[in-house]
Amino acid sequence: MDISALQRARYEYQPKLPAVLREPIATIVMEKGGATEPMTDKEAIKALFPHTYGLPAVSFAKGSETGHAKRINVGVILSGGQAPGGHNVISGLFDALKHANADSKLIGFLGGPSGILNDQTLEITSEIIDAYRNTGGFDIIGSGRTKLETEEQFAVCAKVCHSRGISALVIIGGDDSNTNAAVLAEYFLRTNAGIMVVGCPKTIDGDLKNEFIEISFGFDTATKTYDELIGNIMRDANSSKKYWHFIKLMGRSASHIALECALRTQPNVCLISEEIEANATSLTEIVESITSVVAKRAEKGLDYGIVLIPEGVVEFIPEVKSLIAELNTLLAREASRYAKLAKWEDQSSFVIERLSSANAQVFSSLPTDIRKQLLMDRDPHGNVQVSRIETEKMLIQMVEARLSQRKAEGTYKGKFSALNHFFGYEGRCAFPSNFDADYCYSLGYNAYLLVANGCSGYISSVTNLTSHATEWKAGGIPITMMMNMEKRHGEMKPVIKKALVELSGAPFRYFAEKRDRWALETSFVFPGAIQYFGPAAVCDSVTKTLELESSKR
Ligand code: FBP
Repeated sequence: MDISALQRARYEYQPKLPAVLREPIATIVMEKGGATEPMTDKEAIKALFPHTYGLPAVSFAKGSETGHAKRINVGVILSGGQAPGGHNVISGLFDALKHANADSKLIGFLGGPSGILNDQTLEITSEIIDAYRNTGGFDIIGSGRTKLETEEQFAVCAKVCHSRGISALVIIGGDDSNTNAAVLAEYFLRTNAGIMVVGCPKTIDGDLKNEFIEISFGFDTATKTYDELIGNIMRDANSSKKYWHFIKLMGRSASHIALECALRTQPNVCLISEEIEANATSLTEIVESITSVVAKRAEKGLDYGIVLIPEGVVEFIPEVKSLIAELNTLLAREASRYAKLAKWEDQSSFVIERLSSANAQVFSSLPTDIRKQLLMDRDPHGNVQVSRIETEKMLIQMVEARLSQRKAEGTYKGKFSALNHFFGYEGRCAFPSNFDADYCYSLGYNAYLLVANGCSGYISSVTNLTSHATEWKAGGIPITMMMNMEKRHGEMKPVIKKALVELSGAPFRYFAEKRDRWALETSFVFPGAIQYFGPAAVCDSVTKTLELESSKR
């Protein structure tokens, strides 16, 4: 197979491990902390997780020789959207497993969680793993969005694991997948299945974090990839001085990606969904605020600029959120009748006739393309697929319309020529940055130690991440302590709380302090491409979000 020079060079990269994980594996011992509990809904969660509730947080330390590890088979699953570093989680897990006992086996389930239900596997050998070390993507075994959540599915998982002699599963996923990992761990304990489950925190969205999970893997590389692209566009805008660029950035709900990119590149405008929701800012107000920045820059002769838009913003704008909620119910309820309508005009009037008058009015006020996108197929949970809604185009059209009005009123004399971009998939499979390569390898290595120490229902936790990797701390926390009860499909369910951007948090406050200056002046910063080889200050830096968050720890 032909490979790039960078891929070949990355094979040679030795990920940095926390000092404790560099010790001979048989000398690493587990230390238990105090009992844990979730912040809220303690009784409800305790009742649902009698075997995994209240377990202690654990950490690893150097001890004395613990003896030869027994031979085991571990299964691994990649779940959900791709995030740079997944291959390194598997490499770290593989290396630890083999260091402990060369006869142990790592079995990958193919295509995500459906791989275990369909019993599709690949035994990961050193030849296979060596071809994926320090590379992006999830293609070593593939990923998928099937959810493991019913007792019938759990029974199939147990059967497949038993038939393959698998006594532990490592599930690499986001908040939903780790929630399901905890439910599966509890099921295996309740049914004496003899199979452990350990989770690993993944998602470029950065919304799986708390005191013990400082960052989900992939966020670092994905944002640095977008930073490079935004910086390049900024320099282009600065050179030709003739375009406004409206750039939508991935992030299903939370605006962490947009905020991080804003902190790094200093655009003229960056919308933050959480702030829009907190202030109940309407679509008209959002358009007005962007229009006013465009007009003020035009007064200074600056007919160009950069606007960053988080992917999920439409679901945080009060009137659009209400419209989407009613559309979700309506399209689910009227699915068969709606499916018979082939023409857009018929689909549009079908929906308008059935919506409440307020929502029908909002729907009709939106550009046609956006109305069509709002009616597109739902995801498996019945939700709008926000990555397919072209909010960036919608905002351009609406700002353009508002600027024409202003022109007629004589309050705007500039030229507005806008281009739209969407950066999402571009960043999910990039070669992991040194940070993600090191972090992911450590998470995987650490996951094996959790397995070896019988920590079922735990998530791999590597912390102190703004220090040099050798000073990182390795351990695990019970997933139940990260849970709360939320309504899902009309029922109260235990779920890991999604971490949205905190408006009182250091990253947002830093942004809020600077944004007025960035709006009118041209303060662009050009971060350039991720560097893999060179001085640590260039190659091993962490995200601005992590840096600001950790300064208050
Ligand atoms: P995960 O939460 O599974 O990591 O995925 C996040 C994400 O990358 C979002 O940013 C985006 O909205 C979504 O996946 C896109 O999903 P898909 O890959 O199914 O198009």
